[in-house]
Amino acid sequence: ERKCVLTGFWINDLGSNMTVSALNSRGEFSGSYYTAVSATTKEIRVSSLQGFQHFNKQQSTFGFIVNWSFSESTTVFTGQCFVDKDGKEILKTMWLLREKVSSLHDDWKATRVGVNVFTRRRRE
Ligand code: B9F
Repeated sequence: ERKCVLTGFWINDLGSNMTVSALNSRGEFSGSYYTAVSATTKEIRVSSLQGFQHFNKQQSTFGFIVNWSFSESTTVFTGQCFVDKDGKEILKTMWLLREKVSSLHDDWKATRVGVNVFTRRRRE
């Protein structure tokens, strides 16, 4: 069975784009993330990401952090890379988005959770 390595260009179910660099020998990678959605009037800008993948195994798990360049918020993604029956690679992920809140009293509403599915895309 084919290995499923994160390196390359991906698009998710929201239309967000992600580019992932080559993994180093420790399974570390970096990349860039361009979200299609933001729930703010601020201009969306490309943001950087950093993560790890257990890349020596097939259908391996990974995690990465996106440090939003246009807001003081952070998203962590974790997921697994699969190869479906047609040989198509798919990343099934869950994410937590931490928003900056102005006080401890507002902490309860600071975290959002969701899922995203990524498919591989040719670089444009
Ligand atoms: O919208 C987020 C944000 C943070 C503070 C003001 C705006 C930043 C972008 C998050 C993008 C999320 C989705 N995109 C994607 O591909 S990360 C998980 C989803 N997957 C308004 C206040 C707090 C959040 C929104 Fe904000």
